[in-house]
Amino acid sequence: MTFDELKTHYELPFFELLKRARAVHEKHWPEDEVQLCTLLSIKTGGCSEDCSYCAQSARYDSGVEAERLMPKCDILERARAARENGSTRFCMGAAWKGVRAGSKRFEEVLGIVREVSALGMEVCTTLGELGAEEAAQLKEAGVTAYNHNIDTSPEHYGNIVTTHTFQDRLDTIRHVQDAGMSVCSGGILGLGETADDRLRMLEVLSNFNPPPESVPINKLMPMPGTPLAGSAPVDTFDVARTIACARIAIPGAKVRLSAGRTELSEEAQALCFFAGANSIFYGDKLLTAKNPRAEQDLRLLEKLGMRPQAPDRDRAAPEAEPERPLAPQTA
Ligand code: SAM
Ligand code: DTB
Ligand code: SF4
Repeated sequence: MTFDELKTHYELPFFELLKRARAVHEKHWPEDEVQLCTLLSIKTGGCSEDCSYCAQSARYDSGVEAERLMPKCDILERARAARENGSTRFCMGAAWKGVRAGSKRFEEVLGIVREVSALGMEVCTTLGELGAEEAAQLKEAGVTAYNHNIDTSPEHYGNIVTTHTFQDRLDTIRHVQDAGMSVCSGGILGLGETADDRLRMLEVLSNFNPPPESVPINKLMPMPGTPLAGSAPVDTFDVARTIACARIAIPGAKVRLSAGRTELSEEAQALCFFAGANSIFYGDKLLTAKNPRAEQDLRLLEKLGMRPQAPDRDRAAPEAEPERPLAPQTA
């Protein structure tokens, strides 16, 4: 979708935008279902990158201590518990700049993925930058989706991160797609961006070929010690508008109402589901930050007459359209 089309939608009267997003949602996602994903930080803190929103960067005094890679048996225990609790996707995050084929830690991660994959849930990882070889090995080990957010517009990215570029993010996403994994890519609201930045981000995401399989929309959780610690909260209507635009621009994607739900009332979350969100992180903790309690989420879904989504492991990564350029496009 073009920037101008997105902007036309974003600026509609609120209820008109919701009406249009809802129509797209009902066509593509007729079941009242929400995907439940469990997140686990398998390697926390001490990251070399300077993402100014992140508590795990070693550059900021956020109070998050650098830890080592979690032992495989502990990760498997958490994955089994997630499956028991009804999660259909298990997403493992590591605070690394990236991974390198042949390194000890990457071999360890591959071993972990193989065993988690055998549990039958969708397996997602988010480990930072990947080359073609690393992507192929992760796919081979059983990763079904790779999370790598573009986070904001190409124009604003350099104000938020200086240790890697927007193009680096796109390159990794290309490698993920080439290896046949689904792409999970979205962003954060509340980084001091303009509405146009949000729409540029959605423009870039919607022009991926194939489009992302899931799109996390995070609301900044200001982390003490980070440069964005004192940021003003994003208005809930702006969150809902962005979700509605994501639903319209990328109709087949799961749009995940991600970080920041602890600061959204149940009514605000319901508004976001109505606008097109159909996935959440489920469980008391995100990576380092809090998330609503699982029972509270199940109660909310029940109140809304929505059901947890069935596993979708066999759903192939979206296919590329042959006549469009393959590389993720920035313009
Ligand atoms: N290191 C990997 C990377 O950068 O892709 C994976 C982990 S990173 C923490 C994953 C995503 O979490 C970021 O791209 C960002 O969208 C989100 N995130 C991190 N800190 C956040 C915060 N304080 N508030 C909201 N979202 C946040
Ligand atoms: C995503 O878009 N959000 C998740 C996941 N992908 C890896 C991470 C949210 C992190 C929130 C802050 C924290 O827990 O430190
Ligand atoms: Fe590191 Fe990822 Fe945090 Fe950036 S967002 S500092 S790459 S863990």
